[in-house]
Amino acid sequence: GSKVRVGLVYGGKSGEHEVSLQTAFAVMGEFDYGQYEIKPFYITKQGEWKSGPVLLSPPESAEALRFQSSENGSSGSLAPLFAALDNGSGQVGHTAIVPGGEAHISGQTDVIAISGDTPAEAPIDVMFPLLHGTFGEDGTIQGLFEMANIPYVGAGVLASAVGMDKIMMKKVFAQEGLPQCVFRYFNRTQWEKDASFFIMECEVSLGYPCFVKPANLGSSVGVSKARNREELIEAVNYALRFDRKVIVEEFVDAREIEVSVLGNDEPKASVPGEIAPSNEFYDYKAKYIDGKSSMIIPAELPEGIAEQVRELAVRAFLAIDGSGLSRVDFFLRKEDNKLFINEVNTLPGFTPFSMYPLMWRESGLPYKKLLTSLIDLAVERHAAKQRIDYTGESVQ
Ligand code: G1L
Repeated sequence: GSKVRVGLVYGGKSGEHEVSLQTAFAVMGEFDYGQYEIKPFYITKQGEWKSGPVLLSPPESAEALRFQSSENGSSGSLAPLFAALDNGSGQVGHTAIVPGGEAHISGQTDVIAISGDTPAEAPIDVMFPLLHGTFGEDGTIQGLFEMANIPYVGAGVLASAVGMDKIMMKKVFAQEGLPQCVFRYFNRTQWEKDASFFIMECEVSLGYPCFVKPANLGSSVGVSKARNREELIEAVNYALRFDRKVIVEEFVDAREIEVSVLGNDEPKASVPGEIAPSNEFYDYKAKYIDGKSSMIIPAELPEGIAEQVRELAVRAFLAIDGSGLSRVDFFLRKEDNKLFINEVNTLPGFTPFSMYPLMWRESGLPYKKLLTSLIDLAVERHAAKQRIDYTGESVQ
């Protein structure tokens, strides 16, 4: 057959290791195995890559995806990845040498018979990284796939890196003229040399309460609310345990509105959803409870706000040079219904019960179709990049 072979990467060194594993299990359960086959790559908490046998149907359990028995035996950290990317031509990459010249293997996964040099396994057509934190979200794994010249799902190196850093993201938003809350930022050295200057800056431009966060996105680790100077100092020192850069934001009394964006150069936005305290709303059509909050999809919004949210979300996606997908989060200020962009998340929660897929479902795009779109977008983006001349040799 000629199924598309998807390399699914999950686990990883970060605190979201288990979330990633559970998400990979859910994704593997939803793939259309008539069209795709999955090559699993598990990254242990120690950072070791383990690849499992190709899946032609959904796995039994999430536990089975850890490959405890180490069936692949290889312990060199990236060896299983390189082995799978190696197509037998003796070079890592996405091009195979066949009799009569070079063949590009994209969208077809049959093992190409090469006289005297047959690969053990068909190469991967597209990588699907489901990873968070250092290695996985900050553009490092995306860089690895770029160097291997293999298509991959989701944001590229630049958007991943910008999406990882709240300060960089806010600078990009500011340049794009996107409305956002007032903020201040500094690094550890600046704080240690002159804390009183930054305290004064925060008090003058933000006031209390304010929110103190490590610059690197990923989770709510290291985030705290400061109601006075003493708490601000404590909050900054706490945030500096998790990153060398800190951002302080004004408090906005607001509703939390989110929207899913999907696409490459012409991205589309879903219907917006709302994250609300779980007991507040009870009479909406589509409401999903997750933990202490509930997801209301579509969000019930004042006249014209849904359109504004969707337009701002697409602009934010393009501003960070997004590709594939992003969840864009907003604050809708209660007093005057003014929108503020909070952040773009290039690695949103991605189980079938997460906000991102649910907002698409309510927009008419079910989970299985979302997976197909993401794979198609990865291949499209890769193909578009093949048109770029990186050498400059054709310039006269
Ligand atoms: F590959 C995608 F589609 F771009 C992608 C990658 C990662 C979508 C969503 C995620 N999400 C995550 O990795 C996670 C941080 C929620 C852990 Cl599963």
